[in-house]
Amino acid sequence: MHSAYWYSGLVGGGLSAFVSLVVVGSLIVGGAGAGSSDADAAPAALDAHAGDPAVQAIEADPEAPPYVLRDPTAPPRASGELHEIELVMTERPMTVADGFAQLVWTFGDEVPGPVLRVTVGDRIRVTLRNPDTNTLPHSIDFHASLVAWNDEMRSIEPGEELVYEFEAKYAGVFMYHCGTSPALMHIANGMYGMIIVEPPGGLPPVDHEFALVQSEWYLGAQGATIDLEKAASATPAPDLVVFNGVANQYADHPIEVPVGETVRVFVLNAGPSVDSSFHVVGTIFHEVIREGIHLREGNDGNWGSQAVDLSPAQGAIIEMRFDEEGLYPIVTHAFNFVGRGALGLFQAGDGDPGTATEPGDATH
Ligand SMILES: [Cu+2]
Repeated sequence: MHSAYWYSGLVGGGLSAFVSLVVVGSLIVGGAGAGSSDADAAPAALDAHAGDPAVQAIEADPEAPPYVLRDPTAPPRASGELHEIELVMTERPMTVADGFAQLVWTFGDEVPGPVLRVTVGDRIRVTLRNPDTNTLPHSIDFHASLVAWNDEMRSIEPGEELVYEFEAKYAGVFMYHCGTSPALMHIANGMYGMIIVEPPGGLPPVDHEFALVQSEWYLGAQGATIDLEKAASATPAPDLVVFNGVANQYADHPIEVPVGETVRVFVLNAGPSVDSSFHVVGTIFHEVIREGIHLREGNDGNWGSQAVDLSPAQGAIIEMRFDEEGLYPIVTHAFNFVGRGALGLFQAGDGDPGTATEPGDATH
């Protein structure tokens, strides 16, 4: 399959050899469905800090459970004007890449936390619970809110709860996260998520909607929390950069879309520290709303967008179409991270360009 060679070029290079193996391996054995439990493809160790004697390489654990695939489908916009949401914060093990498990902290028992989706003018009443089985205080900071930091965003101890209520006054793709000190640790250990606030009346309907949160893992020892010292470096070198919490999950399990239909992706860069240049190989974004700035399809000049720059805690709504059958890699175009887990695939049609009906397609 010629695309395997093409693929190794996409993610290749010495720093990313292990991910090349994972991706190329999964393509060779058939793409979707291969991957997460494929022990042969698991890396031996992560080398983001190779050469730094102060940083111990984390060895892969062949016994690590397979990761749990996160459904990338965006939820529908919540109906009604008052949304009562319970968010339970948990501390639990999670496999973040093949062979690598960490003790993560979560909102709603998942990393990223659940995608919330409301409309400008709605009230959101979140009951935040810190179960007494947890070991640490936690908190929440909704970037979609206008509230005092020392009130709603205060930390609560295990066994406590608080109500965080706000009106969603501005539209956007906003981050929420734990702000308990050190906030870097709590974010880097999994406590972040996306809240979409649509403008009054909602966004125009499209054919397919997905939500992707980019974030970094600075791996600690197997089964332990992330390594705060690594995360706190002034030149952060994440072991993994991922979409929706798990390295390469949508390369192992491509996101299937029909040819020619409009795909909307809500994208958030949760960081905590590295910029994203969100790009989908083989397409051009015809509609982008990034931090309130709107590129519209059909504009004078027919301007398009190739990559959307998102610093930590920035979000965007991005629309695209896939003109030909085949595979369209999802990356951050900061390419040193593509080999560290920041890789997914849209599969348009059956993914095989050989079946394309347009003249010339099969030669690509
Ligand atoms: Cu926390």
